[in-house]
Amino acid sequence: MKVGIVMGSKSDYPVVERAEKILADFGIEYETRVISAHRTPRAAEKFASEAEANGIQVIIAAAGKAAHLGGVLAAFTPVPVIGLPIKSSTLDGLDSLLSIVQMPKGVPVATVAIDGAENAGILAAQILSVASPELRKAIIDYKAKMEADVLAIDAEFTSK
Ligand code: RP5
Repeated sequence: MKVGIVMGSKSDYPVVERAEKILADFGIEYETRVISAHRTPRAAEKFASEAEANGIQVIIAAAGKAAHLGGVLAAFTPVPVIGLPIKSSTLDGLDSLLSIVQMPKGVPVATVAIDGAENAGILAAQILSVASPELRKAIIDYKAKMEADVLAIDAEFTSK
């Protein structure tokens, strides 16, 4: 099981590394690349075209501004692509979000929130868990812990 994480610029990394951490916590292998749909389009085509043969089963594509990376990668691969909009411009990431989410029919990119790196990692894990009972159990445990943590916080307030 391997996730390919691609970011449009090294400047996206402070957000992207939060997705890496989630994947690491779930014990999922990943590789991280800097590839731009605009600055290195030939590398984008090569990465996406070869992703499946290289054992990549899910791609996380992080980009800001006119964020075409996820869509371009999705155009060249049958591997599911999760778009991670980065808040990297004067438009506060709304430009990235709309660039990623508004794909034409036939080429979907699953889109998480602006700077929603954790959810990109969790969604990648959930996609992979379809074929891994062990990972599915880890996700169920993750959700149970999240629920317990919030209930504990609520209890702090109700006991005041
Ligand atoms: C996008 O442009 C990148 O994904 C990044 O979010 C944004 C700015 O890139 P840099 O100018 O910082 O390299 O392509």
